[in-house]
Amino acid sequence: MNNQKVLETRIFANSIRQEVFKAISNLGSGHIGGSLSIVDVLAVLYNGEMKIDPQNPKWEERDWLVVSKGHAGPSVYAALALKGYFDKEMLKTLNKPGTNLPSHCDMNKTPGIDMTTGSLGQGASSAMGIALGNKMKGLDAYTYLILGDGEIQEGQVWEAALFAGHRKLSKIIAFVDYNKCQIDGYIHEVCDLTDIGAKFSEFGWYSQEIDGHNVQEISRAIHNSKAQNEKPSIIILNTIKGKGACLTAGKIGSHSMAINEEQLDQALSELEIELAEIKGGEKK
Ligand SMILES: Cc1ncc(C[n+]2csc(CCOP(=O)(O)OP(=O)(O)O)c2C)c(N)n1
Ligand SMILES: [Mg+2]
Repeated sequence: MNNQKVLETRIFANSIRQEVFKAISNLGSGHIGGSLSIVDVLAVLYNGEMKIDPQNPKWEERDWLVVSKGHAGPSVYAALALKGYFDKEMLKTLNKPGTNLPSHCDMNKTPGIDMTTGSLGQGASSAMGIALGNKMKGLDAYTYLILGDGEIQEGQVWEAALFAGHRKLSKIIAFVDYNKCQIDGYIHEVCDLTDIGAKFSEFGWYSQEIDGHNVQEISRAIHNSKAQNEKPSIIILNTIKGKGACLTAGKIGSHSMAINEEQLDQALSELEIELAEIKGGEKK
């Protein structure tokens, strides 16, 4: 990623965060913490890494994205709207009656959503099926998968991982959003994951661990994954739940929370300051 692309992607990530705050505040409350922690990987994927066509969301040769932690829908919707899959105004309908943007991702409602998710663990199996299907069709498409760290406590994830390793599904690039938090508390207190990379490696995966908020590192890791065509890839993203504003950053309570107008204004002004710093080249 050249410097211009890094700048562009970071500005895009900042815009996604602003839209997430606005949409959730407009609704009153929602899953903001886990939405904000995956923004930077979404920014990299939607800003050039994924082979997609917003005008033709079901394009057969596209890359696929399964956001298995389906409660992060708000950040995916913001990325899709900003990329032109649908009108940004639609973000105001988030999780309201009759909306096409439900709180959890639904492929039958939202243009650009490739798989319905929300029941944690299931997206992992879906992604393996998609990757296998595309391979059998001879398509040169990647399947990206975003898993929560709490989510990978689900046994189904490991069944899917074993299968992908066995079938050498090298066009799967999965991410674990390692924000160290789940609903009930910190991961290490609820059910520690110990060495995530070692576990996936043992299941036949190519493993990397990076700073999940550094778009350059994310891009590089994806390229490393693509440079090998032997194994499925797992990229462990060290992230901060609720990243973007003091109200939410690192807070267990940010999993699902109410945001009033005053809190929204404060969060947006913090994001505006970050944006100015990014543009001024001050913040890495
Ligand atoms: C099978 C299943 N069990 C429980 C839930 C309820 N639930 C929704 S989010 C969540 C916490 C998930 O933690 P994590 O994967 O770490 O998400 P993040 O920190 O990224 O928000 C739980 C238990 C669910 N959606 N699906
Ligand atoms: Mg988590």
